[in-house]
Amino acid sequence: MPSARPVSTRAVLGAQTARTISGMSSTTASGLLRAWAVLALGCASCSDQSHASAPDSAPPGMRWIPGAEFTMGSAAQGAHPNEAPEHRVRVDGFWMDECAVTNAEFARFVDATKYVTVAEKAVDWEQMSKTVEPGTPKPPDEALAPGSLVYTPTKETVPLDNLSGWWRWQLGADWRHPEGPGSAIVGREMHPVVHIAWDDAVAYAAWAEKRLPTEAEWEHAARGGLVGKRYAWGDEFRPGGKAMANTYTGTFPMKDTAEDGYAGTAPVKSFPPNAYGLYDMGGNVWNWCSDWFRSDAHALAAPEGCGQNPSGPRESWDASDPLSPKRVIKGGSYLCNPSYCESYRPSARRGTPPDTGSTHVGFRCVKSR
Ligand SMILES: [Ca+2]
Repeated sequence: MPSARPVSTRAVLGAQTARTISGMSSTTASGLLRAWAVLALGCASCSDQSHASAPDSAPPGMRWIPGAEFTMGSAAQGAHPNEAPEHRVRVDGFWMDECAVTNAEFARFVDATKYVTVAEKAVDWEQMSKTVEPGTPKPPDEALAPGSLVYTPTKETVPLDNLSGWWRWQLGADWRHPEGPGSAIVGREMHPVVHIAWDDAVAYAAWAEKRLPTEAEWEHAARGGLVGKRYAWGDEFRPGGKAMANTYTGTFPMKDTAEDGYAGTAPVKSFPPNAYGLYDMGGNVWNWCSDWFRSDAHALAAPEGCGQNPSGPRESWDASDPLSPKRVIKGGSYLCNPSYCESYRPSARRGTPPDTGSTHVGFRCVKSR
């Protein structure tokens, strides 16, 4: 299985303008230099405190996720190295949106606040230039106009180590225009909103008087109380032949056969919920989390003992792209396929630059008791 590389505006812009915005080089030196950035972990061992019961009344569209100690990460066959090692974590109970935030919900937020998303603004090259190789030339101004990353099927099989083969920097693509000018969300009101940058998700959460989940909260919720299972619903990908998540069927990234009913995003609640009543905790769209992403986060966390409500590293570091800080995304998407990444597993994780939205990243919120 090839390494699932981070999708970022800078990487695709660079490739498409034949520039040297690589941002994709690997280095271990940076990791050593930044090793002082230990995780913001709490207690060294989890307590036996009893789990608080669910509050009486649920906020609309939210499910109570009971506090628990669980095993975070995975060393199972097929897991990415950044998911290992497994380690014990405890999180307190919290409310979680049962679905990803939909276009209809995001529209209500924008109507109320006149919020303008990152994709609707020109790329801030002065800011982006700090996260690419020194000396990287500035792309043409026209390429820095408002836009976002749009998945585009290839005409033939392509090497899976170059994501610019199927990601296109599309001017005018934003949450209202998922494929760019001429496209719309009419008829897709109940689909997850996409082209959402991390800052956009945080702004929505604040408006809704909620917050983004930590990675630990998200993974605990996705597991639905199951122990050591590969998927949010068990160990079998298609129990009884039934599709349990919106993933990529066919030959990635050339032809999605929509064997599970959908090529592209699906309306929320199209697939069965997990045991906590949460929908799409694997597949459909990735979900932003509040944590900074480190590819070695689990390796740093494990020796610290059981983490208590861990909120992640104090800063980001990605071995495959060390110059670009990233936030965690979880859950995989409709583009996940065993030939590329099985990221619809609860332990799967990836880092994405906070300024990078795309057609397969959305979010959901949580709320403390
Ligand atoms: Ca699908």
